[in-house]
Amino acid sequence: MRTLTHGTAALLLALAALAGSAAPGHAETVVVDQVGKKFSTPELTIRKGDTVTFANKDPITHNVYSQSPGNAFDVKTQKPGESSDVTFSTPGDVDVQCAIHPGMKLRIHVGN
Ligand SMILES: [Cu+2]
Repeated sequence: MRTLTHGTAALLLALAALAGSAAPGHAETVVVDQVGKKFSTPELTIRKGDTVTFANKDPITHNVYSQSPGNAFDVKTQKPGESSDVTFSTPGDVDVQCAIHPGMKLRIHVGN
């Protein structure tokens, strides 16, 4: 009887923890700045469904895009101070570049 009660409580706790971590709608947003013609990080790991905000903190125009299969996008021209959200839905590596500055590179690892 006593053992059963303890076991039930532990099971309920485990289920509650599972529900919290596995529930949909817990997507996160990560901000990546563009400063000095560079991304603020060369590499980033996120989960599918997460959003990356590309913020242009430079006094010049950028154009962030990717041609990686499943996660291709083009935020088009970003003037200084502008930012754009991109949601990544397909697991895999995404190579992000700037169409204006070929030296700008960022690799995003999209996990499950
Ligand atoms: Cu650029």
